[in-house]
Amino acid sequence: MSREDDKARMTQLVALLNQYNHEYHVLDQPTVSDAEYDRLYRELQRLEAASPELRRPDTPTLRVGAAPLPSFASVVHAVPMLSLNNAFSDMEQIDPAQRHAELFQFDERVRKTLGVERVRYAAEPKFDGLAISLLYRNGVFEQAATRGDGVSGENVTENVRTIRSLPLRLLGEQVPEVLEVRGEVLMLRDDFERLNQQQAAVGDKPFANPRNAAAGSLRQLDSRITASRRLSFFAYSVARVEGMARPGTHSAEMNWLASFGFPLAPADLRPVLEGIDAVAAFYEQIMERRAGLPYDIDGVVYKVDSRAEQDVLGFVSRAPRFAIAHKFPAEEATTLVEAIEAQVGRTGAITPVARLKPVFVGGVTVTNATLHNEDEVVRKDVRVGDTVVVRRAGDVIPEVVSVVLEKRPMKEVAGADLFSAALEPVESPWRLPAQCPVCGSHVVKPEGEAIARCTGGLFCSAQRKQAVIHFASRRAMDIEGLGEKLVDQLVELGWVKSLVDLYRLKVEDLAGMERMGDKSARNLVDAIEASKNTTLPRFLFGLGIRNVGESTARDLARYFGDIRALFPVRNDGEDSDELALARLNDRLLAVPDVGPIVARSVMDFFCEPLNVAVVNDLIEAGVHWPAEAAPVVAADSPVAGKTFVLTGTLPTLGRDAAKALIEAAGGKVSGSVSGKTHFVVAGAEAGSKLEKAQALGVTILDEAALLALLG
Ligand code: JCF
Repeated sequence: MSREDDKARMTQLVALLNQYNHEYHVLDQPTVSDAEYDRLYRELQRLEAASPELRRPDTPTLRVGAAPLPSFASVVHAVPMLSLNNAFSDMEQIDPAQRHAELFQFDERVRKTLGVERVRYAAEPKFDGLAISLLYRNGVFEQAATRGDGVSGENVTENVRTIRSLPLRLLGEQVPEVLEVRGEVLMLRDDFERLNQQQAAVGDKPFANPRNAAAGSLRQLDSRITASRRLSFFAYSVARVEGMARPGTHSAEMNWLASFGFPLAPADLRPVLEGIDAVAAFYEQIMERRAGLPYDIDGVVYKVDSRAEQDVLGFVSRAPRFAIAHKFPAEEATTLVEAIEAQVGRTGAITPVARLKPVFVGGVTVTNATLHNEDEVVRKDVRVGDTVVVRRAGDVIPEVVSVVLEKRPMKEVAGADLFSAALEPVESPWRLPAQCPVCGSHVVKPEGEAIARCTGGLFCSAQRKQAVIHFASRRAMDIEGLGEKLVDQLVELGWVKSLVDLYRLKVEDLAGMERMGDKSARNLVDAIEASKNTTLPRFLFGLGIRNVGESTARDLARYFGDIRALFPVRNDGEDSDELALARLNDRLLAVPDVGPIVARSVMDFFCEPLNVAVVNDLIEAGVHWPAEAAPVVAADSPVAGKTFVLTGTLPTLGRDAAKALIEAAGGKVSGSVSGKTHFVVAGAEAGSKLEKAQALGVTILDEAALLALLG
């Protein structure tokens, strides 16, 4: 190929790749596969390597970054980069005109100057990133500069070139000779999370928020680092146009920028609104949507849409009179950790909570913030006395984001001399308590799980209300008239500390409670008394053991027959606790649909002596049930714990009957054949399950063989 051919091909490849890049990163609508993109990209790389002098300035191969700079050069802005005046809202006010008083004042000034009744405003999100000015000459990206002091900023061209959604050449046939576009560089929340995970993986300090991450990435002298950081850009204004007519409104100008390939906020986030009431309503709508957006925003910007009207309004000192930034309450603030406590939730989940010096954040005063779980506390290394960044986004529970390590209280290491004086933190790292802070029961944290739990169950007052409500519910002990409100009162009065206290309530006591007459008190006591006559499945379900629903409770009752068989006890004091537990575990796993997780939950519950005591107290108080029909002694059966799969039609046994027989003998029936299947019972017209069983070498039984096996 000739040099001319190469040059033409390079031009073509650059145009194609830039178009595909725009489709992928801006429109989110790729038209070619990644493989096709890569193939063209490599072809371009080869041609450029062979003829570096033909390399085009808008080539996408420059997006990977360039050699490090000694420092950033300074750039004087042809049009100064101004700031916006702010309007704040007082969300405690109900009346919108009062709530958004500063916004209404802005509108009033605008209307007065223009001499109009109502103004058209273009609204848009106020991105929480870094302002940047981009210069395009004859359609080619030439320079990017930070805002700096507004008059001059830093030349960050090579860093900004790495931003994938940025056009390196303007799309379309007709482009201005000079175009200066302003917008915001930011990092999407997902990209921020990923970056922080990477930072953690290599032992680097995480960034506090996406804005800091974007700033840190943009200010790299080595643009190859910036290229690895996934920044985004959104355009929000036009600063300068030469050699082409400009649209007459801000909104049209934004669409004009989109046609050149610039990424903008989605259209529904930048409507044109008629009058200030519509603007105020939009603000509240965006505030609701804020937490769900892919990037952080710190408010909404409104601009008078007409450029002619903008010119009439002009500027005051360093801000336009035709635009205003309507700020959201800040989502982050710093404050002091006064204590770290383990809070016990209604399900026993233990959550570390930071008690804070009160701080105003996200529009309210916050005194507590969640630390989620033990791993999070360890990862963030939050200690008492630390200064922390607290975040409250939308209606989400406030959380501790990070520690300001520079402000951690330190003391001198004991014994260090004058010359080797070393400092260490005053407080040691936080530890999950081994005992529940509410009831003193053991805290367990299953391997691989993040959430620690109190095993106190019924005994733990944090879990008591929930436990009593569940115990009394229709499908458990079915105590009519014992609803949530009443349980709340009984627990708060201290009358019900344990489930067994229900059976000690007296009519006289109850009759004295709020909204409770003699008659309803008597009815309640009768209902409680009647509940003593129950069934083992209802009772087991009513205990509220984690992961034990109604059907598992039924299976446990049928397989174990006696609730005491679920207590892990040693035989004759000869074997160990471990052996007793292992035996119980085996028997639990023999129950249909009981897997390791349910088995673990059941054992955790009955290993807690306080829970066993509650069960014994209830039986003592008179709770009873009919003996279960012939409990299955699963461990003694030859098919105990074995898994069966039924397929095809058996000569005499129906499907349900066969299943019942197998389960009665301690086997399990599963729907699909796998390496864990012990037997396949095949009847007429058995299909693919039989084939699979043969392929896996699983023992195949007919009806007669099954009956023989079951004895
Ligand atoms: O974040 C924005 N949407 C935004 C910020 C839009 C603007 O027109 C801005 C801005 C910051 C300063 N204009 C100025 C002068």
